[in-house]
Amino acid sequence: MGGRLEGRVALVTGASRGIGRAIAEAFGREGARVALFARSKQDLEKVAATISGGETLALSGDVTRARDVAGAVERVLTQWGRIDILVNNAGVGHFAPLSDLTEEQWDHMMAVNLKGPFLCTKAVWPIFVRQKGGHVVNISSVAGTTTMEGGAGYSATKWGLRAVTDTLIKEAKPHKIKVSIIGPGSVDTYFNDKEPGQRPSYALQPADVAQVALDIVSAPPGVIINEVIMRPLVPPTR
Ligand code: NJP
Repeated sequence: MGGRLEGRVALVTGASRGIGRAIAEAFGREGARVALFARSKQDLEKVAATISGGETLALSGDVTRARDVAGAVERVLTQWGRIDILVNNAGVGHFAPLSDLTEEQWDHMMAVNLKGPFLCTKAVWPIFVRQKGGHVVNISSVAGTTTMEGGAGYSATKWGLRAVTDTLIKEAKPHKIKVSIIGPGSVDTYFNDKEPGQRPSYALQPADVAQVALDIVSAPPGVIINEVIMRPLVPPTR
Protein backbone atom coordinates (compact mmCIF):
# COMPACT_ATOMS: atom_id res chain seq x y z
CA MET A 1 0.00 0.00 0.00
CA GLY A 2 1.29 3.50 -0.84
CA GLY A 3 2.13 6.03 1.83
CA ARG A 4 0.02 9.09 2.58
CA LEU A 5 2.37 11.37 0.63
CA GLU A 6 3.06 9.10 -2.35
CA GLY A 7 3.79 11.21 -5.46
CA ARG A 8 4.30 14.46 -3.54
CA VAL A 9 7.48 16.53 -3.34
CA ALA A 10 8.40 18.38 -0.14
CA LEU A 11 11.05 21.00 0.62
CA VAL A 12 11.86 21.18 4.34
CA THR A 13 14.09 23.94 5.70
CA GLY A 14 16.21 23.34 8.80
CA ALA A 15 16.11 19.61 8.04
CA SER A 16 19.59 18.80 9.33
CA ARG A 17 18.38 18.23 12.91
CA GLY A 18 15.55 18.69 15.40
CA ILE A 19 12.00 19.26 14.20
CA GLY A 20 12.93 19.68 10.51
CA ARG A 21 14.75 16.38 10.50
CA ALA A 22 11.77 14.62 12.09
CA ILE A 23 9.40 16.16 9.54
CA ALA A 24 11.65 15.13 6.63
CA GLU A 25 11.85 11.59 8.02
CA ALA A 26 8.09 11.35 8.56
CA PHE A 27 7.33 12.67 5.07
CA GLY A 28 9.88 10.28 3.55
CA ARG A 29 8.36 7.32 5.40
CA GLU A 30 5.01 8.23 3.86
CA GLY A 31 6.48 8.09 0.36
CA ALA A 32 7.20 11.78 -0.35
CA ARG A 33 10.31 12.81 -2.25
CA VAL A 34 11.99 15.14 0.23
CA ALA A 35 14.48 17.95 -0.35
CA LEU A 36 16.34 18.79 2.86
CA PHE A 37 17.66 22.35 3.14
CA ALA A 38 20.02 23.79 5.79
CA ARG A 39 23.54 25.17 5.91
CA SER A 40 25.46 22.05 6.97
CA LYS A 41 25.79 19.79 3.94
CA GLN A 42 27.42 17.00 5.95
CA ASP A 43 24.57 16.79 8.46
CA LEU A 44 21.98 16.93 5.69
CA GLU A 45 23.62 14.06 3.86
CA LYS A 46 23.64 11.98 7.05
CA VAL A 47 19.93 12.65 7.61
CA ALA A 48 19.07 12.02 3.96
CA ALA A 49 20.76 8.63 4.22
CA THR A 50 18.50 7.62 7.14
CA ILE A 51 15.30 8.38 5.28
CA SER A 52 13.58 5.26 4.10
CA GLY A 53 10.82 5.30 1.53
CA GLY A 54 10.99 8.21 -0.88
CA GLU A 55 13.96 9.73 -2.69
CA THR A 56 15.87 12.59 -1.05
CA LEU A 57 17.97 15.59 -2.01
CA ALA A 58 20.41 17.24 0.43
CA LEU A 59 20.64 20.93 -0.46
CA SER A 60 22.97 23.15 1.52
CA GLY A 61 22.21 26.83 1.76
CA ASP A 62 21.09 29.67 3.97
CA VAL A 63 17.38 30.59 4.10
CA THR A 64 18.32 34.25 4.54
CA ARG A 65 20.06 34.38 1.14
CA ALA A 66 17.76 34.72 -1.86
CA ARG A 67 20.34 33.18 -4.16
CA ASP A 68 20.66 30.03 -2.02
CA VAL A 69 16.88 29.68 -1.81
CA ALA A 70 16.41 30.14 -5.58
CA GLY A 71 19.18 27.60 -6.22
CA ALA A 72 17.55 25.02 -3.96
CA VAL A 73 14.12 25.47 -5.52
CA GLU A 74 15.66 25.19 -8.99
CA ARG A 75 17.42 21.94 -8.01
CA VAL A 76 14.18 20.42 -6.77
CA LEU A 77 12.37 21.38 -9.96
CA THR A 78 15.15 20.00 -12.15
CA GLN A 79 15.16 16.75 -10.19
CA TRP A 80 11.46 16.14 -9.68
CA GLY A 81 9.60 18.72 -11.82
CA ARG A 82 7.31 19.96 -9.07
CA ILE A 83 7.06 21.06 -5.42
CA ASP A 84 3.93 20.30 -3.42
CA ILE A 85 4.88 21.16 0.14
CA LEU A 86 7.17 23.81 1.65
CA VAL A 87 7.89 23.53 5.37
CA ASN A 88 9.37 26.78 6.68
CA ASN A 89 10.96 25.29 9.76
CA ALA A 90 14.51 26.74 10.04
CA GLY A 91 14.55 29.03 13.04
CA VAL A 92 16.75 30.39 15.81
CA GLY A 93 16.12 31.84 19.26
CA HIS A 94 18.05 34.23 21.49
CA PHE A 95 16.53 34.95 24.87
CA ALA A 96 17.42 37.87 27.16
CA PRO A 97 15.73 40.93 28.61
CA LEU A 98 15.33 43.45 25.79
CA SER A 99 17.99 45.76 27.18
CA ASP A 100 20.53 42.90 27.08
CA LEU A 101 19.54 41.49 23.68
CA THR A 102 22.22 42.47 21.15
CA GLU A 103 21.52 44.00 17.78
CA GLU A 104 23.20 40.97 16.16
CA GLN A 105 20.87 38.58 18.01
CA TRP A 106 17.83 40.64 17.02
CA ASP A 107 18.93 40.76 13.35
CA HIS A 108 19.77 37.04 13.34
CA MET A 109 16.26 36.08 14.53
CA MET A 110 14.56 38.50 12.14
CA ALA A 111 16.61 37.15 9.23
CA VAL A 112 16.19 33.42 9.83
CA ASN A 113 12.69 33.34 11.35
CA LEU A 114 10.99 35.97 9.18
CA LYS A 115 13.02 36.77 6.08
CA GLY A 116 13.73 33.05 5.57
CA PRO A 117 10.05 32.04 5.29
CA PHE A 118 9.43 35.15 3.14
CA LEU A 119 12.16 34.19 0.65
CA CYS A 120 11.27 30.49 0.56
CA THR A 121 7.53 31.12 0.17
CA LYS A 122 8.15 33.74 -2.52
CA ALA A 123 10.32 31.25 -4.40
CA VAL A 124 7.76 28.42 -4.44
CA TRP A 125 4.62 30.55 -4.81
CA PRO A 126 4.67 30.86 -8.65
CA ILE A 127 5.17 27.09 -8.83
CA PHE A 128 2.18 26.47 -6.56
CA VAL A 129 0.08 28.93 -8.61
CA ARG A 130 1.09 27.18 -11.84
CA GLN A 131 0.30 23.77 -10.34
CA LYS A 132 -3.01 25.08 -8.97
CA GLY A 133 -2.07 23.68 -5.60
CA GLY A 134 0.58 23.44 -2.94
CA HIS A 135 0.94 23.68 0.82
CA VAL A 136 3.04 26.06 2.92
CA VAL A 137 3.53 24.92 6.52
CA ASN A 138 5.15 27.46 8.84
CA ILE A 139 6.71 26.29 12.09
CA SER A 140 6.04 29.00 14.63
CA SER A 141 5.82 28.66 18.40
CA VAL A 142 3.55 29.09 21.38
CA ALA A 143 5.70 32.24 21.69
CA GLY A 144 3.96 33.38 18.50
CA THR A 145 0.67 33.57 20.37
CA THR A 146 1.80 34.88 23.73
CA THR A 147 4.80 36.65 25.27
CA MET A 148 7.28 35.92 28.04
CA GLU A 149 10.08 37.82 29.72
CA GLY A 150 13.27 37.52 27.73
CA GLY A 151 11.44 36.59 24.56
CA ALA A 152 10.65 39.96 22.97
CA GLY A 153 12.79 39.44 19.87
CA TYR A 154 11.86 35.79 19.39
CA SER A 155 8.15 36.44 19.95
CA ALA A 156 8.28 39.37 17.52
CA THR A 157 9.51 37.04 14.79
CA LYS A 158 6.91 34.37 15.51
CA TRP A 159 4.04 36.86 15.86
CA GLY A 160 5.31 38.29 12.57
CA LEU A 161 5.23 34.84 10.99
CA ARG A 162 1.66 34.50 12.21
CA ALA A 163 0.74 37.75 10.44
CA VAL A 164 2.44 36.55 7.27
CA THR A 165 0.58 33.23 7.51
CA ASP A 166 -2.76 34.89 8.11
CA THR A 167 -2.28 37.14 5.08
CA LEU A 168 -1.14 34.26 2.90
CA ILE A 169 -4.18 32.17 3.85
CA LYS A 170 -6.30 34.90 2.27
CA GLU A 171 -4.05 35.36 -0.79
CA ALA A 172 -3.82 31.59 -1.33
CA LYS A 173 -7.49 30.71 -1.59
CA PRO A 174 -8.08 31.63 -5.27
CA HIS A 175 -5.12 29.43 -6.19
CA LYS A 176 -6.19 26.39 -4.15
CA ILE A 177 -2.99 26.73 -2.13
CA LYS A 178 -3.10 25.70 1.52
CA VAL A 179 -1.25 27.61 4.24
CA SER A 180 -0.85 26.35 7.80
CA ILE A 181 1.01 27.25 10.97
CA ILE A 182 2.09 25.01 13.83
CA GLY A 183 2.93 26.53 17.21
CA PRO A 184 4.71 24.04 19.44
CA GLY A 185 5.70 24.59 23.04
CA SER A 186 9.06 23.36 24.29
CA VAL A 187 10.55 20.68 22.00
CA ASP A 188 13.58 18.56 22.85
CA THR A 189 16.06 19.72 20.15
CA TYR A 190 19.24 21.75 19.74
CA PHE A 191 17.24 25.03 19.71
CA ASN A 192 18.63 27.89 21.83
CA ASP A 193 22.05 26.23 22.19
CA LYS A 194 20.65 23.18 23.98
CA GLU A 195 21.28 19.50 23.38
CA PRO A 196 18.50 16.94 23.20
CA GLY A 197 17.86 15.67 26.73
CA GLN A 198 18.52 19.04 28.39
CA ARG A 199 14.88 20.16 28.42
CA PRO A 200 12.34 19.03 31.02
CA SER A 201 11.29 15.41 30.61
CA TYR A 202 7.79 16.46 29.61
CA ALA A 203 9.01 18.49 26.59
CA LEU A 204 7.52 17.56 23.22
CA GLN A 205 9.59 15.35 20.96
CA PRO A 206 10.44 16.39 17.37
CA ALA A 207 8.43 13.38 16.18
CA ASP A 208 5.32 14.79 17.91
CA VAL A 209 5.54 17.94 15.79
CA ALA A 210 6.28 15.84 12.69
CA GLN A 211 3.13 13.81 13.26
CA VAL A 212 1.04 16.99 13.33
CA ALA A 213 2.78 18.30 10.18
CA LEU A 214 2.01 15.00 8.47
CA ASP A 215 -1.65 15.12 9.52
CA ILE A 216 -1.92 18.70 8.23
CA VAL A 217 -0.45 17.98 4.79
CA SER A 218 -2.44 14.77 4.37
CA ALA A 219 -5.82 16.30 5.25
CA PRO A 220 -8.52 15.69 2.59
CA PRO A 221 -8.18 17.94 -0.49
CA GLY A 222 -11.13 20.12 0.53
CA VAL A 223 -9.91 20.67 4.07
CA ILE A 224 -7.36 23.21 5.35
CA ILE A 225 -6.05 22.85 8.87
CA ASN A 226 -4.83 26.40 9.29
CA GLU A 227 -3.44 26.39 12.79
CA VAL A 228 -2.36 23.96 15.46
CA ILE A 229 -1.02 24.99 18.85
CA MET A 230 0.55 22.09 20.70
CA ARG A 231 1.93 21.96 24.23
CA PRO A 232 3.29 19.24 26.48
CA LEU A 233 0.35 17.76 28.40
CA VAL A 234 1.47 18.80 31.89
CA PRO A 235 4.71 18.97 33.78
CA PRO A 236 4.86 15.90 36.03
CA THR A 237 3.69 16.63 39.57
CA ARG A 238 6.46 16.56 42.15
O1 NJP B 1 15.93 23.77 16.35
P1 NJP B 1 17.35 23.13 15.97
P2 NJP B 1 14.44 23.19 16.27
N1 NJP B 1 19.51 28.70 6.93
O2 NJP B 1 18.34 24.14 16.43
C1 NJP B 1 18.64 25.21 10.56
C2 NJP B 1 10.73 26.29 16.31
N2 NJP B 1 10.46 26.00 17.73
O3 NJP B 1 14.35 21.97 15.47
O4 NJP B 1 21.77 25.53 9.07
C3 NJP B 1 19.11 27.43 6.83
O5 NJP B 1 17.46 21.73 16.49
C4 NJP B 1 19.67 24.36 11.28
O6 NJP B 1 20.62 23.78 10.39
P3 NJP B 1 22.08 24.47 10.06
C5 NJP B 1 11.96 27.12 16.06
O7 NJP B 1 11.73 28.50 16.22
C6 NJP B 1 11.30 25.25 18.48
O8 NJP B 1 13.88 23.17 17.64
O9 NJP B 1 22.84 23.34 9.46
N3 NJP B 1 18.90 26.62 7.88
C7 NJP B 1 18.81 23.23 11.82
O10 NJP B 1 18.57 22.26 10.83
C8 NJP B 1 12.26 26.76 14.62
O11 NJP B 1 11.54 27.58 13.73
C9 NJP B 1 11.01 25.02 19.82
O12 NJP B 1 22.63 24.98 11.34
C10 NJP B 1 19.15 27.13 9.09
C11 NJP B 1 17.49 23.94 12.15
O13 NJP B 1 17.48 25.17 11.39
C12 NJP B 1 11.77 25.32 14.49
O14 NJP B 1 10.97 25.06 15.63
C13 NJP B 1 9.88 25.54 20.38
C14 NJP B 1 19.58 28.45 9.29
C15 NJP B 1 17.34 24.26 13.62
O15 NJP B 1 17.34 23.08 14.36
C16 NJP B 1 12.86 24.27 14.42
O16 NJP B 1 13.73 24.42 15.53
C17 NJP B 1 9.05 26.31 19.62
C18 NJP B 1 19.76 29.24 8.15
N4 NJP B 1 20.19 30.51 8.22
C19 NJP B 1 9.34 26.54 18.28
N5 NJP B 1 19.74 28.66 10.61
C20 NJP B 1 11.90 24.20 20.71
N6 NJP B 1 12.82 23.44 20.17
O17 NJP B 1 11.71 24.23 21.94
C21 NJP B 1 19.41 27.52 11.23
O18 NJP B 1 7.96 26.82 20.19
N7 NJP B 1 19.05 26.59 10.33
